[in-house]
Amino acid sequence: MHIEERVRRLNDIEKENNGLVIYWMSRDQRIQDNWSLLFSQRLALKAKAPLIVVFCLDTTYPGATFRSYSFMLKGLAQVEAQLKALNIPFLLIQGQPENEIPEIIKKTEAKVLVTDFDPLRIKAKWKSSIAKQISIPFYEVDAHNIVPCFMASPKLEFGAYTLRPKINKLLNNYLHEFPQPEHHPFNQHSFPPVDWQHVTATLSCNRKVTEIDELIPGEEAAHSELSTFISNKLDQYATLRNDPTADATSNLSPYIHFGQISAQRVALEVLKSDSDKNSAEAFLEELIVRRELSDNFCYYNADYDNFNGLPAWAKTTLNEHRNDERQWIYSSHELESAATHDNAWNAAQKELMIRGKMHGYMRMYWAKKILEWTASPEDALSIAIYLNDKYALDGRDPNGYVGCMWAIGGVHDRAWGTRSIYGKIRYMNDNGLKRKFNIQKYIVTYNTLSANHFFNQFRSNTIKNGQKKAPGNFYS
Ligand code: FAD
Ligand code: FO1
Repeated sequence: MHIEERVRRLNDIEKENNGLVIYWMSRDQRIQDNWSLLFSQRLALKAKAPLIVVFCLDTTYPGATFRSYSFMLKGLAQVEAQLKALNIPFLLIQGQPENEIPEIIKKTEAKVLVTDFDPLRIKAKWKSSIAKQISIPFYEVDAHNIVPCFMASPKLEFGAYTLRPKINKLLNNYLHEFPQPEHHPFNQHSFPPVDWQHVTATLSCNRKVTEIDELIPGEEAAHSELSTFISNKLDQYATLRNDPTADATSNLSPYIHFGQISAQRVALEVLKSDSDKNSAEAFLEELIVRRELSDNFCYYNADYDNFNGLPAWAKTTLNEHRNDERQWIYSSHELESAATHDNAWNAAQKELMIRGKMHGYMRMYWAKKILEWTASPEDALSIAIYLNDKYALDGRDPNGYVGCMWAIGGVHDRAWGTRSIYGKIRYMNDNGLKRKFNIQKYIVTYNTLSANHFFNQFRSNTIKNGQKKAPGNFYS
């Protein structure tokens, strides 16, 4: 397989490259195992030209809070340091990419622009606006998927069962080792190092959703999390992955979301290990087929995060049941405050807020109950996505939109037996949780963690600089 098979042109400008290449990094924020960086460097080396990596920081990115910006910026600081060692300058610019990227091309007289593939609509909007403004070749590289999204399938897939054979047919062409990026021999630019402290301190985002101390950001930590997973947990994955009290999954989703580790690297290391075969298979199904299915859905369905994007059968059944009587209706604020009658659900919401993640099994239950306890499927989808994007480190991701659309709206699923409110959407109840694992242990864990968390927050808010302050509202 040639690297070109991961690349597409975003305009039809065919100029010979004889100068500076800009890699506008966005979804794939890493140095190792990054096809976009490798392709950019190849173009620059061929033209005996310099290469610059640019990241455009949009402080109004939808759904993003201090928690996610801080995780991302700490990872990007490591990117800057690693690029320096490769003699490749890094530039952090702030603003809207539509304005900033054409501007930096003009200033530096760049001759080629390369960026990461991404199926989300904000990225399509940025890219199409930039493509209209520039007169140099513009490429996108799918550095996130193993089989590039646009090669895996030319259309919206019905489910894992239709995408799986397509991926499997192509996997051997794409699932191979990466070359290393080289020390770059051409460099005419010298930018001042980024003042990361200043950038972080002046971010104008929601700062009430605070950092997660237990998860170390960046490429190095991502690789260490992967090693821990393969050595200590992978063998049990097939049997324990649906037990939220077992810590049996990889915890890699925040790293994969921010591109701090490549899914292809994860797959290669899992295949190299001598782990239990069933477990490795089950894990690769999630990492490859399910994850790439999410990209397929968002790329080929403009309504990937709302009611209009649901399959016809699901819209029909949800419409037939939209006026069914609800025993409980909670506001977005009540749900956010984990103030429902259901202790298991409240514990899941606390896990999300305090740990910046929720176990995958609880995510299904959590989203389905939002359908049951809100006035309409539209409300359910928008509240679930709002909470997931606001608090989850791995939120704002195709997997998150598809996870909510699957649980609430039957995407990639089939019709089940009819019941009130859900219609034919697959149902879950707390007896199912009790059968699968020790739900009481889960509830106690997050009640305790939540009590400690709020105590610590209260303490740090009330005794700041020796003065008493009113405690802040975590949820606003
Ligand atoms: P592991 O079990 O170790 O899996 C490894 C990797 O495979 C994950 O990191 C992820 O990239 C991928 N993966 C695992 N499960 C799925 C799945 N069901 N669909 C697609 N890819 C998967 N995932 C996110 O990455 N971001 C989200 O915002 C998100 N929101 C979700 C919301 C709901 C309502 C639901 C039902 C699921 C959501 N998921 C989301 C999918 C899944 O729950 C998480 O990917 C998983 O829990 C992450 O934990 P892990 O890395 O330990 O997973
Ligand atoms: N991408 C950018 O190019 N610039 C940003 O400022 C930016 C902020 C951001 C904040 C939170 C978050 O979860 C993602 C963010 N992203 C940003 C996008 C990210 O790179 C991912 O590509 C997509 O969210 C997933 O496809």
